[in-house]
Amino acid sequence: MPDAFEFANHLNPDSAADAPEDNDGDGATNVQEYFAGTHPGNSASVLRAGIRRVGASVEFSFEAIANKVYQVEFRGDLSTTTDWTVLVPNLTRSTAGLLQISDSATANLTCCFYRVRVMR
Ligand SMILES: [Ca+2]
Ligand SMILES: [Ca+2]
Repeated sequence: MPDAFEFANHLNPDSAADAPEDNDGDGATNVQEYFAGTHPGNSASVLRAGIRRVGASVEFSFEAIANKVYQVEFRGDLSTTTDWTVLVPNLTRSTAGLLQISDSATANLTCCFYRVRVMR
């Protein structure tokens, strides 16, 4: 993590030991919060996705940070032989707020896993 981020968030720029720590207990490590653009000292600030079925579609949503670029991916199982498939690339917002994706393509799968990746 850059020193400026560590100073601003009361972390130790002389130690890498705080990168895997979760100072605010939100389930995201300090380094994950750095890449996600969330606050490592505020448990309400975390990248967390929600999912629900709406009719024949699946609605996937998360709170986006302004100007971050996300990619939503899915797969039918978590076996190591199945790759993640890109559902929606290059998702971004100019202001922070909710991003929602409605997915009807995976509705015929008996099981589907989604993930959101922070691309930059
Ligand atoms: Ca955290
Ligand atoms: Ca946080």
